[in-house]
Amino acid sequence: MKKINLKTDKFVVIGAGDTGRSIIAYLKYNGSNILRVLDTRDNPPKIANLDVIGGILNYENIKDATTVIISPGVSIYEPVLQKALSSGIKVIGDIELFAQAIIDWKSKIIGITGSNGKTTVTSLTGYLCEKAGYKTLVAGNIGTPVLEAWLEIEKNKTYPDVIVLELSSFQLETLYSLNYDSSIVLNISEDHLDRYRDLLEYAYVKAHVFNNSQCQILNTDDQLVMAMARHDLKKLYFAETNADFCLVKIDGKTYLQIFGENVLLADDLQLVGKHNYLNVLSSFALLYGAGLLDNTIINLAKSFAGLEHRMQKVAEINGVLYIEDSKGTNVGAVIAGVGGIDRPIHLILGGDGKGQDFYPLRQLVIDKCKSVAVIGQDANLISNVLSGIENVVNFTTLPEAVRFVINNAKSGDAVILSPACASWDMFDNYKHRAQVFVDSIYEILK
Ligand code: UMA
Ligand code: ADP
Repeated sequence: MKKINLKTDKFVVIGAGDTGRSIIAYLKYNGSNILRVLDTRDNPPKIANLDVIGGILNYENIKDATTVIISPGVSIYEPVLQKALSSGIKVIGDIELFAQAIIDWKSKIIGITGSNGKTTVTSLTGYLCEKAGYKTLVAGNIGTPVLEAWLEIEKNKTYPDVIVLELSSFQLETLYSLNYDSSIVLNISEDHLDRYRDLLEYAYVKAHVFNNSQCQILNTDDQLVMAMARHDLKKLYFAETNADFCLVKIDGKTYLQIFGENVLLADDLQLVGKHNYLNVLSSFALLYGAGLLDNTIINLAKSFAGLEHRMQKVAEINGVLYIEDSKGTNVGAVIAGVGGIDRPIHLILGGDGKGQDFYPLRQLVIDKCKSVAVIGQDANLISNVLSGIENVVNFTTLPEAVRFVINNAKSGDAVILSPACASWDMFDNYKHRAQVFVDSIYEILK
C-alpha cells in the first residue's frame, strides 16, 4: 500500500457515522485537504461544520481525490470504488490510516477477527493485558474507532504497550499495512451474506488479518480457517482437542491445556460454555504469540466476568433458567451457545437473517428444543427449515413469543432468546431486543 501523505493528498471521506466522524477529526488535526464527505444514505447524519452529500455514490464526486477513505458500512466492492481503484485512486479504511499513523509506536499489536467470539476475545485479551500492568488500547469494531483513540493518545502522549483490535470483515476489506505481533481468525460461519457474494468471499476477506502477521493463530476444528495457513508464517493452533491450546477432560472435569500442560480448571472461570473456554484459549494463544503470556495472565482469566447479551443468565424462576443471547445474531453463534446448554430448551429465533442458510438450526432444534417461537422479517424462512418439527410457532411480536415459550417451560428447562438474526427489522438494536425480552418475562410472570 502506498503511503498516505496527509499534507498533499486530496481526501474524499465516505460515511457519516462514528468512523466518518473520527476520520474527519483526524484529517483536520493533521491539516489535510478534505474535498468532501459523501454518504450513500439519502438523509445521512450531519457532521459538524461539513455538508454531507447523500445518495447513490457518483464518480464525479470522487474522481478529483487522490485518496478515498471509506467507513465499514460502505463496501469496497461498490462499482464506483472499484472504478476509483482502477484509476489509481487509493481507497482505504480508517484502520489503514491508523496503521500508517502508528508506524513509530513500539506497541505490540494483536488483531482479532472471526464470525463469532470477536468481542469476547478482544475484551478478555484487553482485560488480561490491563490487569497484568500493560498500558492497553482496545479499539476497532468493538466500538471505539481507532482514529478517535489515536487522537486521545496523541493528546496525552501516553502510548500503549499493547493494542488489541477487533476487526470486522468490513474493516479488513480496506486494511493493508498493520504489522501484527499475533492475529487470529476465531472461526468462519455464515454471516453478512447480504454484502458478500458467498461464504468464500467472506472468508477471503477475513484472511486479510494474517497479512503482515508475526504469528497466525489457527483453529484446527475449522476447515475454512485452516485453509488460511501461510507457509511463511509462525503458527499456533487451538481446538477442542489435540492442539497447542486445547481442552482435556480428566475425571469428568474440563481443563484448559497449553502445550500438553493443564493450566486452568474450566470451572474456575466465570465464563461458561465450551465456546467460551475456546475463547479463553484463543486469547492465551494470541498473548503467547505476542510474547506476553505468563502464569499471572493465565490466572487473571478467572476474574473476567464475561459480557452482557451473550448467553447471559437473566434469572432462574420456578426452576426455569432464562438466558438472553441477543448478540447471537447468526446461526453459528446459536449452535455454539444454545448447543452448550444441558437442559431441555424453549428457544426464540428470528429477525433479519442477512441472507444466511438457516438449515443447520434444524438438527439443534431436534436435539435440544421442546418448543420454538419464531419472529421477525425472516420468520417464514426459519419455520420452513423447521417444518414437521412439533411446537414451532410464528409470532408477530417478541412479547407474544415470550408468552408462548414461558407457557411451555417446566422446572428444569431453559428459555433462551438466541435469534440467529440481526434485530434491525423490529428493534433499535440488539440491546433494545434484549430489554424487550427481559421486560416481557417479568411482565408475564408478575
Ligand atoms: N451507511 C450507509 N452509507 C454510508 C455509510 C454508512 O448506508 O455511506 C450505513 C451502514 O450500512 C450502517 C450504518 O450506516 O448500517 C453505519 O455505518 P458506518 O460505517 O458509518 O458505521 P460506524 O458508525 O462508523 O460504526 C462502525 C462499525 N459499523 C459497521 O461496521 C456497520 C461498528 O461496528 C464499529 O464499532 C465502529 O465502526 C467503530 O470501529 C458495529 C457493527 O455492527 C458494532 N459491526 C458489524 C458486526 O460486528 O457484525 C461488522
Ligand atoms: P462477535 O463480536 O464476533 O459478534 P461476541 O463475543 O459478541 O462475538 O459473541 C456473539 C455471539 O457469539 C454470542 O451469541 C456468543 O454466545 C457467541 N459466541 C461467542 N464466542 C463464540 C465462539 N467461539 N464460537 C461460536 N459462538 C460464539
